[in-house]
Amino acid sequence: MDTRRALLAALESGPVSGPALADEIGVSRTAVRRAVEGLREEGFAIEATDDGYVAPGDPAYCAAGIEFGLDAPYAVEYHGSLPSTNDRARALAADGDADVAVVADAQTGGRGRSDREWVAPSGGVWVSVLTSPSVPPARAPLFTLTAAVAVADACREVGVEATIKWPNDVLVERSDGGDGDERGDRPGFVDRPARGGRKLAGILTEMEGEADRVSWLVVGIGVNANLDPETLPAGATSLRTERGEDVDRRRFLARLLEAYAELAADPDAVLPAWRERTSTLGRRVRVETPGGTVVGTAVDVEQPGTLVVDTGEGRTRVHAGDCEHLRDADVR
Ligand code: BT5
Repeated sequence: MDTRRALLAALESGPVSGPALADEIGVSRTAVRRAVEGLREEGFAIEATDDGYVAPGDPAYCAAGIEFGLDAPYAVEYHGSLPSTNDRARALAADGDADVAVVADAQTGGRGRSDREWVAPSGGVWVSVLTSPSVPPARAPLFTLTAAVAVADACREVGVEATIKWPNDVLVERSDGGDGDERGDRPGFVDRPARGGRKLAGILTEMEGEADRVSWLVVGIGVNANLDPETLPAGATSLRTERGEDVDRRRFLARLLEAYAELAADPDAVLPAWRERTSTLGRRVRVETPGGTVVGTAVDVEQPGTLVVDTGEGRTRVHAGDCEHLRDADVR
């Protein structure tokens, strides 16, 4: 373990004496002092007291702040602004890195699926988790569903009743059954109505693989956290809007990463957990797929994340596509 990580770990259980830590991990006292300075520069405001170094009571949203107390196997890389955390994670993958969570306060070139724009101003939770799981590439879609479950749970823990829309959206359902677009059209943004709910979060999974094994997998997660609707596309919502107050992004992201890591390690648990949290199953849906439009009732989800739609003429299995929840009046 490097000095920075050893220091962060030691700070979890109370004050740390610099010389004692230096002896314990076998580095110089200067190395410990440098690690303290480095963490402070990152924004993790370590205090020096008579008992030794003490962690800040309310750590900032920064790499060390997120890593502090994190029970998930990722190093955190934090940026104030990036074009896209997915692009940064892909660059790390090309260098052979893995098990990194790339976080940015803002993204200037955030991406959705099919090169759509993802609006990502300062105040959201924008993160890409880079791993190298020992699974065949065909299993990759399951990680999107895994992330959706983790996002829904993290949102519910802060009091927002989020549900999952197949495959990659996390929504807040509207009680009045409206389509979430009453704030009017916004040129450039409104390419898909958020019918059946307001979009709180989206997931973009990218990977590279050989025939039998994924080389790298990047799961990009965007959650509209402390943002106002005016800064988001029509049909979107945020944790701030739903709760009426801000979330602690540091805690929220830590819970999200922990939930994701835990479920990713237990693939058999993903589909049952997903079924419990989705608003797609049992609904009339229209799915735009590469092979055409499928309309019917969504009846199940199967490995590795395939949606089963009952079209009235049989069951169709959809592997990828854009899904819209329909109201009965929409079904033609
Ligand atoms: C997604 O695509 O929902 C995937 C979004 C993934 C974003 C994360 S943030 C961290 C990481 N780095 C990245 O660059 N990306 C990932 P899709 O299903 O294609 O939905 C895209 C559509 O959602 C857009 O065309 C807009 O209509 C809408 N949209 C854009 N920004 C939004 C926002 N902040 N909140 C809600 N909806 C949004």
